Amino acid sequence: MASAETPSSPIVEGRLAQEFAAPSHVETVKGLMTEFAERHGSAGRRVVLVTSGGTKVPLESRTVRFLDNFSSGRRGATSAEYFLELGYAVVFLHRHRSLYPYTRRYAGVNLLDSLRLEDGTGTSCQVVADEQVLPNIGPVLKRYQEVKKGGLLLPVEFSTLSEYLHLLKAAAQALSTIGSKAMFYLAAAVSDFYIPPSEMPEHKIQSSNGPLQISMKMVPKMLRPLVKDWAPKAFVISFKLETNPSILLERARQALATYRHHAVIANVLDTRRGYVVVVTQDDQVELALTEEEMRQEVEIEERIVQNLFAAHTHFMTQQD
Ligand code: 9Z3
Repeated sequence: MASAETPSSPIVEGRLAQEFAAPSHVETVKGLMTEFAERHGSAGRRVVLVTSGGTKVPLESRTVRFLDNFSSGRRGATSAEYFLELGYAVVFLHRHRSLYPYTRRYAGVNLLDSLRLEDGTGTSCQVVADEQVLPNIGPVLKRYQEVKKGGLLLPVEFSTLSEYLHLLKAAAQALSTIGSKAMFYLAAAVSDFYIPPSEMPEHKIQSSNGPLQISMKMVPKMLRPLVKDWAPKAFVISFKLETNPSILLERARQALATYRHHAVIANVLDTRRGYVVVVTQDDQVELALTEEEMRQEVEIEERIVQNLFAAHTHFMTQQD
């Protein structure tokens, strides 16, 4: 039943159309995502949409200032790699310039510090990668190239909340063409608040007007139409981020009860690299790395993705 807190899909869709400007390339990208899903789906492959990074909410139409959501993109980029290892094709809907699969390992490296010149110093010299600066670069590059050659990774970028919302809807509709083979892994950090166009100043807010007070509206929840209407047969996972651990599981359960999707990965900001809880309708599983595993740089995303792979397999057999 619809309520003020959980609006029905047509209301969400109406607000999306009226209050969030669609990016001009959304139909083109939707076509690419549909072709990607159908190609891999008909080859018997599962397809996952991984969302990653934070959304940006403008405070002015001619934007100088904006509000950002915290996320490095590491969860999404790392998870995308593990999904690829398990045979998924991946649509990677990510914030422009946030971490990216494979290159994420070298994100802190200055390109020019990672290369050496050999055999001369002129324009015809040879450039080689410095393994000290780019550890394990050979195997990582090989895997990246295999993924690229196989057409297994489709990157799609967003920056603003509006772009994210429209591209998410397009992705959901595109992946719905392969039914239960599709998974949604919604790890992006999405703003809950925005300023509608009718209330947004056109020009840069002037500090000469004194202290700034901003009133923001609630962003419509996309999860409801995604689960109910856009991709009703897909396996859908959302993330819940809190800073206060004492409310985390309650909030995760609330989300699951409201949207009736398949799992919520609950995490706390400070401990997210080593501890998450996979919350489902009738269970909750803690995934935790030991201190030794953290030292050895074991990645918790490997455990999350393995857990969801098994759950997705079970889900697909139930749907058939
Ligand atoms: C997450 O909780 C992700 O795990 C993190 C990953 C963003 C914490 P990093 O990118 O961090 O590796 O640095 N994502 C969901 C965050 C979010 O915005 N959730 C909202 C909520 O919890 C909306 S679903 O209410």
